[in-house]
Order: sequence, then C-alpha cells, then structure tokens
Amino acid sequence: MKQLKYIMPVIALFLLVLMLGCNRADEPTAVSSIGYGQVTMTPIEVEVDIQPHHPTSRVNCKAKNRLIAVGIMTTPLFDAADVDHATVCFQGAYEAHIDPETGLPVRHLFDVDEDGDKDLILHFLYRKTDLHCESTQGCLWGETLDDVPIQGCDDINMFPK
Ligand SMILES: [Ca+2]
Ligand SMILES: [Ca+2]
Repeated sequence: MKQLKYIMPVIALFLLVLMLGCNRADEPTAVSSIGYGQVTMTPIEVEVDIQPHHPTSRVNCKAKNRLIAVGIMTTPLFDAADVDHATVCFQGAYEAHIDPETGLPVRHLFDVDEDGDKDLILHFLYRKTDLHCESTQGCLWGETLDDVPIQGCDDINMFPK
C-alpha cells in the first residue's frame, strides 16, 4: 500500500497528459535513470498565477489569438528560476515567444508580483491551448533545469460565459 502513495500522483499526471494531449515524447522524462516501471520522482507542486497582472485571472475566451500570461511564482520554498521554461506545457501549449535568432523559447524572469523575488513568466497562445469558455482551471507541468518534474494549477476566469 505504501507504494501506491508514490504511484498515484504519477498515474494522475499521466492521465492528465493523455487528457490534454501534450506530446512529451521528445522531452526528457522524470522516470529514466533507474529503469522502466520505476517511479523515481514526484512532481513538485509550484504556485501558478494565470494572468498575474489581473487579480481575477480573467481570460477573454473569444480572443483566440491572444496570449495568456502564466506566472510560476517564487516562494520561500521554490525558486522559479530553477524551472527550464522550454519544458513547460500549459494546457497543451508551449511558450509562444521564440527567439528568431536561436529558434529557442524566450525566457522571461522578472518580479511580476513585486514582492522582491523574480518569477518565471510564460506566454501561451490561447488557440494552441485546449481551454474554452467553460474552463475553470488551467494547469501546467514541466521540469527544473535538474530534470525534477513540476506541476501546478490556478483558477481561470473566462469571459464572456
Ligand atoms: Ca514570491
Ligand atoms: Ca516575485
């Protein structure tokens, strides 16, 4: 029974991946170093803030070409600068800003909530996500630069209903 405690979050994440259709086949996996079928790491729960500039996380669900800003917040327990932004998948989408010279996703690290520490801000094209007008929550997952899996969700306030 003890094992179940560790396996359940991984199964939940796996189902989430299936549900959201994020293709992570090309991403480094968290379950690799020890062997197939072995659970090595449980994702770190990170604090996520959808539309961090808006107190109510409002998203216009009719504006398909809009970007949704999503913050991974630095807390006393977690430094958002540890996150590999290129791995972060939000509801099926990846960072929308690509550096034209390198072809790599742009990294935005600044203090979005003005509490003195730098947060990681990502931008996702609404139409690349699977969100819709009835969505009430947005979730992301990814990895730290040390390949530790992270995940987190925030309420989302779609308008018009
Ligand atoms: Ca903070
Ligand atoms: Ca901050």
